[in-house]
Amino acid sequence: MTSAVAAAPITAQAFKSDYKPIWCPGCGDYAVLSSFTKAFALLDLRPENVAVVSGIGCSSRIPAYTKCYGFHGVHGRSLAAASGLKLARPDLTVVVASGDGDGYSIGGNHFLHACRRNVDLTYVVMDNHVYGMTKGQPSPTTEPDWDSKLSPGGTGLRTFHPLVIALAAGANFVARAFSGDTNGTADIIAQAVRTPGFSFVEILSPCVTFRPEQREWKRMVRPAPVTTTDDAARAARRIMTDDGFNIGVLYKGERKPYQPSIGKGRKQVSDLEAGFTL
Ligand SMILES: Cc1ncc(C[n+]2csc(CCOP(=O)(O)OP(=O)(O)O)c2C)c(N)n1
Ligand code: SF4
Repeated sequence: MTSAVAAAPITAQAFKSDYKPIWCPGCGDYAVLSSFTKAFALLDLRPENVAVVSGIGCSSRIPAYTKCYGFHGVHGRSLAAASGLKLARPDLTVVVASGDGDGYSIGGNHFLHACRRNVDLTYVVMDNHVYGMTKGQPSPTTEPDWDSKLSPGGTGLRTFHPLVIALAAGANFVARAFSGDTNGTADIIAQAVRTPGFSFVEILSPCVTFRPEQREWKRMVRPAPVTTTDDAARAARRIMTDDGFNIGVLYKGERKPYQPSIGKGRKQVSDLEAGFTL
């Protein structure tokens, strides 16, 4: 007699690598890593079915701390690598990790065009309003009056508005999360992965070393008082008039993801490799 034994559900732990993160004690990115692995377990994925792609920065260390395929690329270029990977391997779940310096400054152009192309990716930006890894320079999301040794009196520059820019450029899913809410953030990442097309999740993730005042974010965040909309103009108006601390899925659209045309001229990876044979 045979008895069917149900497989045990996969756990978040199964996605964690043996490398010990070297972030500063208290950095928000520890909790984001935990939300990544919880989201993968919620989605019932397997490490070999997921690729985590990043650029450079403290936040971009995440791939090494998971057991998934990882690509720790060059500064600001994670979306270019991830788009190519997803088009070549549509079977993989591709999640991209970035920071506000990596993703909105040097990587700003890639951000716009990734939204426009709508390749089926999930783009997670850990926003701490500072360049953490390079010791505290102002980033595109730094407040204009943030006074520091490197920007005495503040930069005086208006901040970049990533969520509204993502909407205007065509992202299909736009959400804001807070690292301290690991389960809520895992749920948002899971929703982002499930939504076809380019999904953008901005996670407020404090840099306790260069912006210790961000420890207060845990008292400032709140669930968004509105439900998700599929109207990009309405979402943009809401986001432009909130104070930046409303958490939740703020926009979910219906755009068809980009699919490369499959025709006679399409080459297989083996054909391309043959072209490089010496
Ligand atoms: C082409 C290039 N320019 C500059 C740098 C230096 N650099 C490394 S990380 C970084 C900023 C990272 O800031 P952010 O993306 O906000 O990440 P965080 O460290 O705060 O997580 C910079 C400017 C680099 N590695 N490569
Ligand atoms: S410098 Fe900031 S962002 Fe980098 S690990 Fe330390 S607390 Fe985290």
